[in-house]
Amino acid sequence: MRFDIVTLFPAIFDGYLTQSLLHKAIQRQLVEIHRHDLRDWSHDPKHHKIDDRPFGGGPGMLIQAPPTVECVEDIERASPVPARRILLTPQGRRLDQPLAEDLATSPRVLLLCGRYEGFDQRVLDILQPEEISIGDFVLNGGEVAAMIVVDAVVRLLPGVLGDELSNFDDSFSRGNRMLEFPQYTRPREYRGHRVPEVLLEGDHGRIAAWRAEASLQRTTQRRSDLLPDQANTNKHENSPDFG
Ligand code: 6GU
Repeated sequence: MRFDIVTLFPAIFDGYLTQSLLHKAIQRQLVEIHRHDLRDWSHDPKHHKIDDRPFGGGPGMLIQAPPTVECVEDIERASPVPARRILLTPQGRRLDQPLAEDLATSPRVLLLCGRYEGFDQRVLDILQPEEISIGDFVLNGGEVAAMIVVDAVVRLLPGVLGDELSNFDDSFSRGNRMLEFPQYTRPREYRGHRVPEVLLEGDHGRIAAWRAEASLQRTTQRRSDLLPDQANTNKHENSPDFG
């Protein structure tokens, strides 16, 4: 899989891409991550400016359409594989595990990271990217959000995790849309806190039942919105006046 990341701050990604799981996945050629400095497409030869003040007034600066559109077109020409274009913005569809799983099936994803007050609307009109948000809060730019997208997707690619099944039981994953059950390792007792007896007895049927129950209980307490029946209840609660 190939990622192309368009950003004004390519160096933000340095540490992240050279450590741990991501570094290994890149070295093993399971994923390619290409960063592109949007300033290289600036029409301003002196200062490499790519932003300007909004027509009509208002605070902040906008990233201009011409360098952004031309940057994306040039990057896409660099490989014949068509790219899924994604713009990171708090106005987008919220990232969740099904979306990460869907992205992991794409051979090529292009991530556009915004800064300042965002992009000139014509970037969206011309490039028609999918818009993705990582949650209901505001970041200083799309870079951290792009890293989160890459992180969530790369660990789903075949061969990236040691054990092919090890992401199947994770919270929100295909095998389990609920929260994970608690896990324990040695010692069996620490400061008076004992490992639940059932996990020490080796009865795999009882262990599976205990884990399913613990997972359900935790999900009920913390995230009842994830429970299958609860989804319908919530829809009701959210629109009581619309019958
Ligand atoms: Cl994708 N970008 C920015 N700037 N803020 C965000 C976000 C993205 N997702 C949540 N907040």
